[in-house]
Amino acid sequence: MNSTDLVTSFERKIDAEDKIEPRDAMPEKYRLHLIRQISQHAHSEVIGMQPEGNWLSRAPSLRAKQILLAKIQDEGGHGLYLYSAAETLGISRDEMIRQLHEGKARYSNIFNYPTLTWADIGAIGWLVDGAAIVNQVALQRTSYGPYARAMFRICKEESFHQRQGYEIMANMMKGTVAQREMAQDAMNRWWWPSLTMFGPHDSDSPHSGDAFRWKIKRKSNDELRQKFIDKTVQQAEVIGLTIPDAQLKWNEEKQGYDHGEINWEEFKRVINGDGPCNRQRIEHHKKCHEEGRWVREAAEAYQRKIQSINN
Ligand code: FAQ
Repeated sequence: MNSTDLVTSFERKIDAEDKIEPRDAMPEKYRLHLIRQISQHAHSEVIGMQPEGNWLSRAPSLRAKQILLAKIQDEGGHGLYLYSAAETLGISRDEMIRQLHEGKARYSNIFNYPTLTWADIGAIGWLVDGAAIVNQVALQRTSYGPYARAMFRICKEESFHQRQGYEIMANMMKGTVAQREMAQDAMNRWWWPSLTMFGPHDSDSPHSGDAFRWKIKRKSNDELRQKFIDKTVQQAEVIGLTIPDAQLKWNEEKQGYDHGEINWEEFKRVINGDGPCNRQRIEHHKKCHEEGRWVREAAEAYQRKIQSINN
């Protein structure tokens, strides 16, 4: 296929809302765009296990511990589907991990904040998974088949995560004054970082142009952020939490909430490596990756043995 035919067949599929599959012709920039986004997404799921793992040994009941353990394992599974989806684009898992360790690949800014109390586990489930679902439901319609299909399963699991987080917050709000204060404090610290998970404003989002043209993104960063705010404000009201934004106000005309200014300086600092926990997160990942080397080597040795028996 010459390059003009390649572009025509790709664009015809995109226009027809057909999925692009791994063996289909695709422009190199589309492939690289997806590797960047899907690998960043996979790294986020895996690094995102750390702030929650911090509370496994201190969960307040056996039930809470079982639920948290299951949720963290789900996040690891999401990372694996996503690494596999990215591998179909011709990059190896080793290369993606190398890029993460060398600071060449990003992961979601949100996981560079510390989990100081048990209420933070509630806030992560409710707000962080809640924001992730809003973003990922839109990605179920993304144009790359393996990525879109991964999103279906991931979204089902994320909605359980969102509900377990909301349950923690709701229970704490029914508790003692100290518990209610703890829940509000977690809300105060996680609200603004959750809003930045959707990325910069549309006007400052360099990748959105290509992402929309190729139907990788189906809703813009600002549209998704607005959707998340509108649904979360109501949920906060039901359990008696206050959103820490004095400018938050219902706008009848747009049928959504207006909100205060997001701190984009902080966002930039955090995504460029200078958040409260960036170094700790990457060091921990490197350490665990090294400690798991023997498992990878054993799996490879086993595979070689099976192949030699079969040959
Ligand atoms: N954090 O031009 P745009 C989860 C970067 S999963 C860090 O708007 P794009 C589940 C961006 O990479 C959470 N960096 O970029 C869970 C770019 O830099 P680059 C992860 C960010 O790609 C819960 C630059 O800013 N979800 O939470 C962020 O069109 C609990 C310009 O930005 C996904 O990854 C950010 N938040 O839009 C797990 C969803 N935002 O690459 C465990 C898939 C932007 O040029 C526990 N990804 N940047 O150096 C997406 O939908 C998109 O990639 C966006 C960004 C919307 C994140």
